[in-house]
Amino acid sequence: MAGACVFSHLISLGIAATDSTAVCAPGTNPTAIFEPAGPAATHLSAVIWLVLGITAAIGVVVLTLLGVAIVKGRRPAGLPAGTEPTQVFGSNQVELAWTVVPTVIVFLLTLVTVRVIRDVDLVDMPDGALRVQVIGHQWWWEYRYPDLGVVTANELVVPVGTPVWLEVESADVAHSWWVPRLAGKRDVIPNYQTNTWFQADQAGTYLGQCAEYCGTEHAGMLLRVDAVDDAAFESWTAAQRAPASAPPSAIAMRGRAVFESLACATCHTVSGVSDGLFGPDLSHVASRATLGSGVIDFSEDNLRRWIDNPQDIKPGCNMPSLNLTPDDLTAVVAYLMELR
Ligand code: HEC
Ligand SMILES: [Cu+2]
Repeated sequence: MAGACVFSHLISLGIAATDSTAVCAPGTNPTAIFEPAGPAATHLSAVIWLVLGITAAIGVVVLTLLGVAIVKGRRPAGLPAGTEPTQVFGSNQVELAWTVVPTVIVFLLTLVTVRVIRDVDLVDMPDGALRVQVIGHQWWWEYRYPDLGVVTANELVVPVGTPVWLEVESADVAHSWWVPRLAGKRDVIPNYQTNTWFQADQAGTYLGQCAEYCGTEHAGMLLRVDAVDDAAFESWTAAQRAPASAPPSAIAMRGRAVFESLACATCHTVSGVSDGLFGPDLSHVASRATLGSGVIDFSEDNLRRWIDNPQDIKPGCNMPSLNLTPDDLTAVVAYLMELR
């Protein structure tokens, strides 16, 4: 539907939206609220369409009446300027109509909304759900799978067709977790746990964006959910659980020493090597598709650029530029490239 496409384009965030024709093919806009990919988002988009439909109908009626009034209320030719039109006072029918009709509409919308809230805003974890702790940080996301022993950052990997129960917290200020094709926004609040859930019905990558202003790099705090089939999810968890093995190459060995001797280790965890918690867990950083909470793609070059000067890529972010020597930088990059 072309109209829906333009609309969803306007409303959605268009993070990956560089080519507008590609984005407008159905199912290709990774952030469209009108292309729900799971039950929670489907319920929400149904209410959005209903509200849009009703308000559009009201708009048509009001604008038509306005048009009629403008045309019929014109000063008849021949009367001098300033002549007042006939004044009409009181009409029980009209007053009754504009009281009863809006009341009925608001009542209907209330009923529908309450039902959708019941379906979307679950109080308890659904049966068979995968439990994930989401911790918002300025300006990246920490994901912990307490029942699987997996900790990762910025890219949430989930099995397709399984409900995912999110326990949402913040390490600093308020954020909001929002992946439009999967679920509505959920506030991320310091010292208070909120919950939400979603289920991805089709395999694919779903994008989103922190939806609560949280400081300098708010716009660079992107969200990414990869829904994969059960077998792929099993092998992903197995790989994430495996400890980072001893670096096979000499240069990576040296990189690990640099990582441990510089401040990297005080801010980052690499399982079995360091336990810093201020920045993203890097135990398997080379298995990710992006860096810096989605601001750039993961590649050896970009990793090098990031470590060399993160402030150049994500100005204001909480990782300082450590001014590594070119040799140290090459070694650290070689080490991190082996953390798959
Ligand atoms: C003061 C704490 C601190 C120090 C020291 C630090 N980092 Fe970071 N690092 C961070 C934070 C915070 C982020 C997240 C930045 C963001 O996305 O906003 C980050 C992000 C990263 C990322 C991107 C991870 C991802 O998945 O997006 C890599 C790689 C990284 N750091 C490597 C290093 C290396 C290598 C060193 C040492 C040379 C280092 N860091 C030193 C805090 C630190
Ligand atoms: Cu934010």
